[in-house]
Amino acid sequence: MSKNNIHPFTEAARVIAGGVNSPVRAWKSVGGDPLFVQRAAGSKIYDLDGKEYIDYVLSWGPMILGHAHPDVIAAVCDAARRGTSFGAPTTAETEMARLIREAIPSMERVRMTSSGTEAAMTAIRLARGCTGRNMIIKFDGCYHGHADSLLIKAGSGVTTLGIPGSPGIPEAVANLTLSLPYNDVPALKKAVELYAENLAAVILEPVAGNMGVVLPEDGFLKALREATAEHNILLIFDEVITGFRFRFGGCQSLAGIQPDLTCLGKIIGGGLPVGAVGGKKEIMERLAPAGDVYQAGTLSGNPLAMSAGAATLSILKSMAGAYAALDERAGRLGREMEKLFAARGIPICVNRAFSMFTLFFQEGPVCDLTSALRSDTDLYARFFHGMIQNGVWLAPSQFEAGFLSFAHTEDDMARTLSAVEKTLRRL
Ligand code: KE4
Repeated sequence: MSKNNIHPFTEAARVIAGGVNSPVRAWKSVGGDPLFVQRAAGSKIYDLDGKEYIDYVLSWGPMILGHAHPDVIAAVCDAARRGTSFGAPTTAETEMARLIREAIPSMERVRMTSSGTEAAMTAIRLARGCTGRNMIIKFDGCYHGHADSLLIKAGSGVTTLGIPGSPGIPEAVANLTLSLPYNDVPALKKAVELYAENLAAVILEPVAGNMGVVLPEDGFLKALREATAEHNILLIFDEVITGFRFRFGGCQSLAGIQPDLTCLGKIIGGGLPVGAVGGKKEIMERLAPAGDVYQAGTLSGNPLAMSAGAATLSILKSMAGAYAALDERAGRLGREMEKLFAARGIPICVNRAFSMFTLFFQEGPVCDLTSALRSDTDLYARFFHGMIQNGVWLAPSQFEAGFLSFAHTEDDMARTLSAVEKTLRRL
């Protein structure tokens, strides 16, 4: 794989900070030099030597149709021939916003961005602008992109104010964010009681993917909605991962909860840079130019991203009934994996929400970040590398989600289970 015997990662590190353009790609938590990708198609991804892997990362979620779907590629090529960016409105953006609103009615107005980070950052600024309050609540283990207010770790006590999750974030900013344990309703109620009049918003992943997959326990989302509504605190669902992942729409309709704002990303861009924030008309119309809350982006609503996204959403809409089969297949894969681990006496806790899943290397249950962190990350790392050897590409971190696509076949599943069996034999 190495050109003139120098690993591409070594070459990359000579010109790219850390050798990658996003940290998780460096495989730091599983060790070893990351594989570089040459191309991908359907459920497969190929390294620089042309070795094929069954891909369960799917670019961290966007590629639900599988890589290089011909209709998506055709839409992007067609759009590109007409120009790649204009800095002026296009009807493609209107079409995208209409598709989103039709699928997620709570998003009465939409604003496109170029990343999920921008969408979440905009949602927080909107909430603060609309309420005139500065504090926000997030949950440990949930990730909403790398805006200062959201890269915050929990304070020492459950309701002590946040601490910077990274150097470069001022204490003053961190102190405006409270990070609570996911699924902890008493902590939520106590925090709202303590800080209600200063709270602009509560933001969360309605099904968490960024500590590994962690599902909301019965009553958690409902308690969130009730507590926020009671104190005029905006509820923000970060559906960057879950939007269009479980069904043609948001996780919110399955949960029967209507947030005030929703963030989207990933799938709605079909693999091109995208994000979106949307919600109640009276909130969204506070955004410039209609309102006074500023937000902007040179490439927001970029015609190529809109073409890839609209093609993806149109295909998903046409096959909305197929989500059930995808869910069934993911369930079967999870159960078969559990059997293989049990046969080897290796503890595993499979958390799954439809076609997103995490194999936690522990007995479980895993219901929040504290319990997720009990996983045996060394064993996960060895399993990860064994699976790579056996042609299966899983998330290079115990604390990420894996994804199934509509392109994964029964043969892929059989080959995956065979790879698990072979890997466990040598674990
Ligand atoms: P982006 O800025 O990466 O487009 O979106 C940030 C974001 C926001 N909200 C949720 C729920 C997210 O999962 C993400 C980004 N997800 C990570 C993987 N878990 C992206 C991968 C990476 O950082 O390279």
